[in-house]
Amino acid sequence: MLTAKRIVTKVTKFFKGFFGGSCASLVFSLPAFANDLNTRYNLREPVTALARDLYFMHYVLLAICLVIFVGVFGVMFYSMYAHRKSRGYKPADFSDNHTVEVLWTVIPFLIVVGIGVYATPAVMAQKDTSNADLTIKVTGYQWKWGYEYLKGEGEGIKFLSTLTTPYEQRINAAPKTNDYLLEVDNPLVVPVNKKVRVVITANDVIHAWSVPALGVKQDSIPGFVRDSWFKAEKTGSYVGQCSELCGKDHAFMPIEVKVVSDEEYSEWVGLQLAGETKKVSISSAEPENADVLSQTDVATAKPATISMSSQEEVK
Ligand SMILES: [Cu+2]
Repeated sequence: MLTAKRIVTKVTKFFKGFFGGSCASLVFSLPAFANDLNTRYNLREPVTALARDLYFMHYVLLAICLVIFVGVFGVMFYSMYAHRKSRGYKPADFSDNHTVEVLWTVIPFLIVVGIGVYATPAVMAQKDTSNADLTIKVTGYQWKWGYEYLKGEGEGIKFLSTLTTPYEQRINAAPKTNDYLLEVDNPLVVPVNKKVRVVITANDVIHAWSVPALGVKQDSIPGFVRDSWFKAEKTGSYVGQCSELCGKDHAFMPIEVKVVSDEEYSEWVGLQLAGETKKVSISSAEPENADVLSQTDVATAKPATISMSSQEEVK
């Protein structure tokens, strides 16, 4: 017979397996457990007004889905259970029912239209890139990002941003760090509380520039220019990934946006323009990417024929 203690142990074990170690928190502290679940499974904390809207919309839509799910499966399972054959029920023999068919067409249609109407203002707001303090061009390459400051403080700065996670971590030859596959050599640096317009394009195939905490997600398409914007309200480092399958190293071209105070930004711009931090200047990049980085203009630079990561794989 199972004692209470054994049941608790079994349940604990189950939760431990399920939540990867969060169960201790569940037993000892519910808020800590909720927080752990939140950081582990929820969306990243939004730091722009637009991202907050998208976040809230996500919950509203999730609630609608949940109500539909519970409603549909509730009726289905109740019918199967309450009208089962062993209770002597016989299946009905009608072949169609116009009322039901009209209802199950019209109701979902109204739900979808309602969601569309509800989401439209946010989608429109995402496209309102007017009156930006800073304009930055983002170019997707196989498999890195190019940034070029087109307008505003820092105009003229351009550099490439590549993954810095060591190859050993990817093949499990070294322990993985916290920002595994999300760390780059040159993050995009922007000032806090400033409207930043990003004009997004690509040089080879379709990529997508996506930073969830900033509420930006936009395909970067060769030959086209698309734009989006963000106005970060909090300093910090916000990460994202290429979100359009773009080839072999699609998973290895992360995005890092560093939001800094006005003073720090001015200082950074000063250093960049003076050419002091050679690391972020295109002409002085790592030899692995020499064929891309020797180009003086990131906009016209051709992508490397072999990326850093693929060279590492060859070794
Ligand atoms: Cu990509």
